[in-house]
Amino acid sequence: MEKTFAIIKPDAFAAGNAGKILARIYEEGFKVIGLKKLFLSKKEAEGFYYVHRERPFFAELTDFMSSGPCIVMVLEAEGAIKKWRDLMGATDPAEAAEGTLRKEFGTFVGENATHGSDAPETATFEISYFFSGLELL
Ligand code: 3AN
Repeated sequence: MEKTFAIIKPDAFAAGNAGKILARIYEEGFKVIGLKKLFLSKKEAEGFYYVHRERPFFAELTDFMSSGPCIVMVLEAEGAIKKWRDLMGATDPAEAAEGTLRKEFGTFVGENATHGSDAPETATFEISYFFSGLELL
């Protein structure tokens, strides 16, 4: 079993889509190992997206991620990292396939409803950024 880290981002939370996204997560066979609602500070968002600090959209991205509450989760499944990225769809909702979460709930590349780790090392960092071992029992 593999674990991945996922976020229901502030746009999807504010639009009232968190319940629908969670329903999809369960329907697709993920186990929800950890889950909490957070309202990230700008500094916390910057720490999370540190790898993107040189990208031109870093300020926009961290402003958005600290603009309202979100839900952070640890999901478990066979091949969870790829499985969750497949369910999310392409980064840009305009390019995301039918039936994916970003197609259904995303607005544009900067506000795309969900986040998912892109590799095992990233998942390890991202899970430990938000959850202690005790929260994942
Ligand atoms: P993904 O989340 O699909 O792995 P990345 O790693 O390319 O995508 O980008 C990280 C986050 O930065 C994305 N979730 C997206 O919200 C945001 N982002 C990517 N490209 C842009 C852009 N051109 N303008 C604004 N935000 C962007």
